[in-house]
Amino acid sequence: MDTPSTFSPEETAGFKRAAAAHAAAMVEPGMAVGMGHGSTAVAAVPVLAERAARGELPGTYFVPAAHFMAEALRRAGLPVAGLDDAPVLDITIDGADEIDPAGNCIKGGGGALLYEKIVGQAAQRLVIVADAGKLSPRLCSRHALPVEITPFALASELRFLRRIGGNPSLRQRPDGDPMRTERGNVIADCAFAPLPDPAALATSLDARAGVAGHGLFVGLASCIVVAGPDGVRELE
Ligand code: ABF
Repeated sequence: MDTPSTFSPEETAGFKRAAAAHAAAMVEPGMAVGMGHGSTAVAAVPVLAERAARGELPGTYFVPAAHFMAEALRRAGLPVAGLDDAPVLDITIDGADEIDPAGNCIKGGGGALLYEKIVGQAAQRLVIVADAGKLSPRLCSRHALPVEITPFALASELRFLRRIGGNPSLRQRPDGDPMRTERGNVIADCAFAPLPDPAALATSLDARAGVAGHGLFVGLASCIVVAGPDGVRELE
């Protein structure tokens, strides 16, 4: 699912690298660092590896939210741990699919939304890294909202999502089967109209037992690092 952007793929890739490098510079020696998912967060890995190789990050270790990120960290020679080893993270670096002016985000385009939210909430500072193409006046203007559903509850949660205007479609694998998350759940991508009140929607999704997670990150980001044609900005 691609977010429409006014920037070329090459420009966007450069912005992602710039935002990731900026966030990687926030990591300090001895920190426990949560690492999310997606190409922007992964772009921080080589920068962190270079810093570690220069001896700048003694005692720093990394808690990945997804298998893909764990592999990237291991390949780069960075120390990886689980959340049980570090229940309080100093900082988490993660990407986003869409960001509103208040810093609320839609995440989960990569399917790791629940674990991303867990490492985000476990951190004293959640730093979101993004290219300027992710900025939007209202969430759901440019990206559907991923909702993770326990398969047992699938029919009833799809009915609920339709009733509240979510227009859900089940995310599929290339072979046509429903895509499964790392915990065996399925994802409904919900094409809501642009959201007037993301917090209210988050509350109603949180109240559903069959909803294992959703991609609305309301008030969770401490800092949004956005890179665009004018350089890198921090939105606090
Ligand atoms: C993760 O990666 C997800 O929550 C989000 O869906 C995605 C962003 O991807 P990218 O950085 O590749 O644009 O952070």
